[in-house]
Amino acid sequence: MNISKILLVLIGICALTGCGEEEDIYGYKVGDPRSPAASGNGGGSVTTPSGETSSTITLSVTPASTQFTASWNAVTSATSYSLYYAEESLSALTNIEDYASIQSAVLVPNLSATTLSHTVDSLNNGTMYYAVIVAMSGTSILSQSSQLTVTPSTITAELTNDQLLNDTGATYSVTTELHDVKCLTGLSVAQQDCSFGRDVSNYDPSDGVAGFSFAKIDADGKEITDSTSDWDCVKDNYTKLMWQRKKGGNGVVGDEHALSDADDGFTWYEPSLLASGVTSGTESGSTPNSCAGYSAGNVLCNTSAYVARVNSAKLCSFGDWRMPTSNELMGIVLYKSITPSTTVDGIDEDFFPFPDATLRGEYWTGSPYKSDSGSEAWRVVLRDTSSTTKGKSVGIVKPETKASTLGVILVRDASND
Ligand SMILES: [Ca+2]
Ligand SMILES: [Ca+2]
Ligand SMILES: [Ca+2]
Repeated sequence: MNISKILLVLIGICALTGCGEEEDIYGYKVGDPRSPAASGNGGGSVTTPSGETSSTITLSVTPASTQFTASWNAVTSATSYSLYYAEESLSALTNIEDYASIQSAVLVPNLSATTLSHTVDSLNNGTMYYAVIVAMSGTSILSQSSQLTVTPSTITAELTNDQLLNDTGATYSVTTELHDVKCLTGLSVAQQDCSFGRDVSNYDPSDGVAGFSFAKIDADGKEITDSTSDWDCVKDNYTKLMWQRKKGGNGVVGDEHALSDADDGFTWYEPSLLASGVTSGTESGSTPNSCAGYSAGNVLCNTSAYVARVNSAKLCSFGDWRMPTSNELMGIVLYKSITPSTTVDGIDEDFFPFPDATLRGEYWTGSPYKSDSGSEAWRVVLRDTSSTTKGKSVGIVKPETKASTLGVILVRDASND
């Protein structure tokens, strides 16, 4: 999944909710297996496995600048497909073939029986279009989809980036009343996060939740089976990034698993920034004894010193560990459902276990925040223990003063291993 698609996900959610608050991302319930093929019944997504046909047709629409792309599943015995779209709703028509009674309506007839997608262009950005796809056998209608809406936008076209990013893990849709329905109902469900992305196209709960695909790595850098109870690193099979696994987590800093104690915290510090005139951060915070190896007078518990120490120790046999970018760290966030409990973890705990006692829920990225003073960097919330927010902060990225003591999960590029 690239950044453009991530933005499409967010745009789809924004269309439904107004996108005004962080708690508008909902989704998946861990342990609730869901077949992607089950999500197409509500007039929403295309989920029919490749090569199979169905007696009913479902439409999916994806916006871009001045255009949208419609795609649909193959229908048994269909000889062609007809796409109808208009600036007004087509739902009042008793017979879709009477589309001409609606002034703005357009018919795109005789679409290939095998291509199963079509891009409509020369549209107006910011205008909402209504679309229906119909499967034909000769001149007879075999199946007609539910109507979807789509709004072309310049935002979707301006984004280009080849960096691979994971899907969100959100496999549930939202309605105006509910936020955990099984990707079947809800306003414009085909435009919701649950209807597309790796969580649909590469759904496999055996190697990480939904579309996530992880592998455990031992101290020697070797891949080990998922059933192994002890591991030191995690490889993301899709993004080809390798992540440090934080271990232990008993609420006491520096007493478990050497440099991987989940309780350890660090201030944000990068001395190389001095050369560019940006504040390098805080070498030693107000609680400098927040990590393994601390003794009075040393300055070990900052991000720069930590990266150097982990590389010197050759974690998982590698010496090229670094701080993650904000996009990379957000890429392993699991945007699952929000519950009324006071502790919500936003990460796949089969690979990144989060013990209840750990002191850390917020993690630094290596990305400085461009503020006037340069005194902040980006951080991501992977655990929300607040009884006030009840999990709604999970997955958000916000600037934080570099003097704060937060957790760190290091990363490295494993694409050439
Ligand atoms: Ca998705
Ligand atoms: Ca998976
Ligand atoms: Ca500890």
